Amino acid sequence: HEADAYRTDLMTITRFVLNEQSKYPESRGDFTILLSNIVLGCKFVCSAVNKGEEQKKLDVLSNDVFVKALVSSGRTSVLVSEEDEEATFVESSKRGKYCVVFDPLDGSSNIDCGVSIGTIFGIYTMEHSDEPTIEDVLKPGNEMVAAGYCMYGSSCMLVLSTGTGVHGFTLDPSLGEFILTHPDIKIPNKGNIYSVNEGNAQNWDGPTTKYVERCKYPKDGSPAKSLRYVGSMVADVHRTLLYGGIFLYPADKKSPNGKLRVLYEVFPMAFLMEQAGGQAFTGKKRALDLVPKKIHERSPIFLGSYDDVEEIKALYAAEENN
Ligand code: P6P
Repeated sequence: HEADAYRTDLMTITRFVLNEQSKYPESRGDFTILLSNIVLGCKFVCSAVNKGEEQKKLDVLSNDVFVKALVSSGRTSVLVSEEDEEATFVESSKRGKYCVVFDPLDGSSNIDCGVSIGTIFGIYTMEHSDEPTIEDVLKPGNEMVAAGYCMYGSSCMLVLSTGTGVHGFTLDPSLGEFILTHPDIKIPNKGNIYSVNEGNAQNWDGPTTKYVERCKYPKDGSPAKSLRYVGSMVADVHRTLLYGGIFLYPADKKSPNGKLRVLYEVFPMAFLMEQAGGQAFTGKKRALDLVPKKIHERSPIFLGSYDDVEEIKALYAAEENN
């Protein structure tokens, strides 16, 4: 009966989060309602991607679904989407205590060739009950209360942290439920994979160039690292989280702040990496300590296994000192 018991103990994402939230006696279920609307958006995008919708339509569709689901949840006040130039301020009758920053379909240029893509999101709480302003989302990542991504690949997997570790849920299409399949994910302390777009190598700065050189031609006799680069952040970060190693999108001469967006790419992935025992660095500081000035601001990012990121931090520190 053990196997049967396992199969009938359906730990859905909603049930899991309710358990987590029950640790906070004052919680009134708002976060659970917010999350269930994010989950609804992910289920919609998963089915649309699997229907083979073409990229342009999918980009707009997925953004619409997430904005509508979040506004109608009645638990949000400010939304920032990669797809919208300006932030969305929820009308007063529908306002709630959370602010959500998200990329509804990250890596969407990969859709038409069937490469995995994803939704990335981060959640802040509003600390006041006045009119919401843009300041409510221009906060450091260290003030995020939750973050996650949903990867639309061979299976649909939602990876989430509410500040007590990282947990992976796989969509069971027959139930339409995300079921806990990867409890308490921890990233290996060190990995043998590096993940970067080598096509930008001629524009990299010294420390990045030195680090990648070491990955390819190790001085200490250790084996060279493998290069794995999908070009879809959710896929590259998910592999890094599960297998270990380092993902980097460095600054380069053409783009001194790199390419990835602080609020809805760098912060959520940095949050997850730290919760899984890894770390995330910008080349100058801990990624979660960045304070964004603009909602679509970019930052260089080095994230993954703790020891691997330590190496790149040492190279940047050495450059600072000389
Ligand atoms: P590049 C996809 O367009 C994206 O925003 C991320 O998902 C991905 O990590 C990065 O850009 C890839 O950028 O310059 O290597 O094609």
